[in-house]
Amino acid sequence: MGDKEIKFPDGFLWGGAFAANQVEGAYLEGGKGLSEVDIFPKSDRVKGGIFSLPYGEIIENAQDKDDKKYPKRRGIDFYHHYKEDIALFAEMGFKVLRFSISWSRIFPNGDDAKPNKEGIIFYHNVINELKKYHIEPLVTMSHFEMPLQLALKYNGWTDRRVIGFFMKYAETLFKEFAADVRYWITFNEIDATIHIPFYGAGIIAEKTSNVELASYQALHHQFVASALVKKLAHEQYPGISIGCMVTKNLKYPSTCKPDDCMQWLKETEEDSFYADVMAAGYYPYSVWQIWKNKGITVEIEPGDLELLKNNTVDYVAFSYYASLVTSADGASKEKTSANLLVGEKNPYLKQTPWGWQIDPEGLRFSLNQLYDRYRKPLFVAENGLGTFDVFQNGTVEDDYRIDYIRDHLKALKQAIGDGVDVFGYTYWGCIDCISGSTGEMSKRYGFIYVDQDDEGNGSLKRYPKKSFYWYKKVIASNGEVL
Ligand code: BGP
Repeated sequence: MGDKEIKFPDGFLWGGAFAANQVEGAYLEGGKGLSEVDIFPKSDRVKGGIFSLPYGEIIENAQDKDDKKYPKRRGIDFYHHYKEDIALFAEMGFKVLRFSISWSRIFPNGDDAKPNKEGIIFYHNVINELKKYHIEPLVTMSHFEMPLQLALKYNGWTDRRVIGFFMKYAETLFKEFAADVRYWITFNEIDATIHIPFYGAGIIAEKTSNVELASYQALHHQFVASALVKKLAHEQYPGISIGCMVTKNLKYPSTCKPDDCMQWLKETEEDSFYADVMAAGYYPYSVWQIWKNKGITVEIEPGDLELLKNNTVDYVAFSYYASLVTSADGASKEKTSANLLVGEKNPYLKQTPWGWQIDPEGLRFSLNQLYDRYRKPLFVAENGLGTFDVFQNGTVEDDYRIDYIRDHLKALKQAIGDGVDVFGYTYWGCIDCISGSTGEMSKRYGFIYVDQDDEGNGSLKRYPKKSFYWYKKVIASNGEVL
């Protein structure tokens, strides 16, 4: 099909995405408790992201009151700017805003007897503001912000009791917000639990004798919790849709040498494992084999596998930023990073200053791969360009960002032409926010510039960039004007 004949479906959900811990700030206001990421100091592009700390430092940082040192404590102060920010999203014509609710704003310690009313009121305010502009809220329940106390007291998701705390949180969210929120995601990039266990599941390395086993155990508990949320929604809130959310770690084999292709297949199977459990309802053979080879025994209670099988998600959401290359003898090859993973460089692709390789065609590839595997509606929950911006004359001339998004949207359109069912696209970091991995402010994604530097200095004033007006036209034309 020629590009011109392909159309984005009517009602396609255009919008943007961010997470509470990267935007809200006000980390102890309104009764909020400390979340696990509130204790991370800033890192930088050269040193790379910080995803865990030694136990002693976790405790020390938790007691430190210096909020400038820990960027996720300040975010971009969305907590006090939400009206202004949502008005700007409305001006762009957003149909959807994907945001997360901070677990520690609702249950400050995670295991509290009662939810924190002030936290609930804050999210009602945000949702009401979105409704005012007919913007659909899409809520992630857990986006790397487990209450720190759950990590300290229970070693995070390694403890099965955490499922109960999460269910109490989920029940509270449904009771309060299900009437206004149709689309939900249980866990952001659930694969993070294996790649970055503290960040993804609150696992403190010193508190376990085998981090890998602990990570698989924690992940199993998260899968069970997610299936229980799906069951609850299905039984009591029939109008709502529950999605999983995975990092789409796209890889290509470095050559057509069978060894390289075998390595690629192996890694692709491993990367597919998370959505296999949540969308197809089974643990794939590759994972049972990994456990067998490594002598890992995950405690799976009677009924768990059946629960997973009978409560698969309604849609598959994923993040896609970059692709990597893999080969059988990869050790000597030049490496670069792509979101949560490190892999080989691709000589055909350019990369961002943070080393993430820009591969729009890979989005089409990923959409086809995921749709072929799960046959469930897909949602592009994150995609975006994080780079340096130059702020001049009250704006940023970010043509490079426009090019990045245009190329990815063209690829998305082609996937629609291939027959893939995809119902929305939320551009990541639609307003500049704190980088998830490094805590920097200078890794900017937004359509809206926020006056704040890496140290937390600045007026926090918001300014539309050139891409703001471009994306507005894209949405108004339902993707015809790219
Ligand atoms: C994803 C996370 C987001 C966000 C994004 C960009 O993995 O879900 O929270 O941070 O990556 O990453 P960064 O902010 O490190 O550039």
